[in-house]
Amino acid sequence: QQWRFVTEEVEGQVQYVYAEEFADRMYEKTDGAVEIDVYEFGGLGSETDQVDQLMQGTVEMAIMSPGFTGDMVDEGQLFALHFLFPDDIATTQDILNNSEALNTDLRERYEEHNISPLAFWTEGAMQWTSNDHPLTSPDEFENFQMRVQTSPLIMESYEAYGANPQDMSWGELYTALDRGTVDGQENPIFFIGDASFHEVQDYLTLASHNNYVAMTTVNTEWYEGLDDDLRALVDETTEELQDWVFEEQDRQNEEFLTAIEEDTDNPTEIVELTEEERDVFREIAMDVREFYRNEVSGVGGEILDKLEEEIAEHE
Ligand code: 6CS
Repeated sequence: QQWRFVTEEVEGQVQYVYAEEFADRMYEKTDGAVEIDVYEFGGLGSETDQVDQLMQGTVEMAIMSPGFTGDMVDEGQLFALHFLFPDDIATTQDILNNSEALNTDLRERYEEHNISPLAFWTEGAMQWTSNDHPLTSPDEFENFQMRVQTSPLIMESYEAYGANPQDMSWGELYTALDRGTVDGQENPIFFIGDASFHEVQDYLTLASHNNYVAMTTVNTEWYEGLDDDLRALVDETTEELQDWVFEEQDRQNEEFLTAIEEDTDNPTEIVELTEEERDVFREIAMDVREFYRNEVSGVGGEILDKLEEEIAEHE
């Protein structure tokens, strides 16, 4: 069997190496009966095109960021909420692994669209980049053109700080930052460094205002049609890779922080927010949580309520 596995990242980046590792393990476990072709970002269109392809079954597997499904699965937008998960990344990953709100309830919402998220995993804490000034207070977001993924709730989160959010594919982002079409963006450090956004930005503000969560997804109909043994191997491999990808993102985020610090040709000033500075953002972000409950969630915030309880149990 030949399966197609599409990612939103390019060779070497976390999602891509994840898919390669997944393909290798499946090949070995099935003695070569399953061959998976891994597609890097760009070849099959934009991130939202890839969501369509998975839904249609033109690809069987995909790594997907919930930010690109915002117009489709309302509850998937809860990952846009700032300061929701604990600052400690390992604790956050533990919650992602065990949360019933995500692995059962949210999964069901995606399955209504023929997408099954088999696992949720972090690609690291998100940080901000900008020119002219770091982003240490909401004042500095005033009229700031912030590039975001295509999720109404991500937009709402930045509008709450006073910014003008603009959605676009990351494939256009380097040029947009270079030309000043947008002023800044958010991403984990490995991605900022690997995509060279720091070359066209002056400041890296370590805000850790959110976690970048990715999902290992499959086309539901296809997955349910697999032989039981094969489906069990897919599940087993997904499970095995949770620890593997945690180590991988950790390694890449550290490696690229050093690379950005040492890139003297493209100097970047790194500013870490104090807890007091983060609290100012946190307070505004709490109102966005209410907005999500009242205006966005199709199930009255039930999934968020349950997730918040699960998070509280870990703290
Ligand atoms: O900013 C983005 O849209 C991209 N960031 C990451 C970490 N992965 C893929 C995604 O499309």
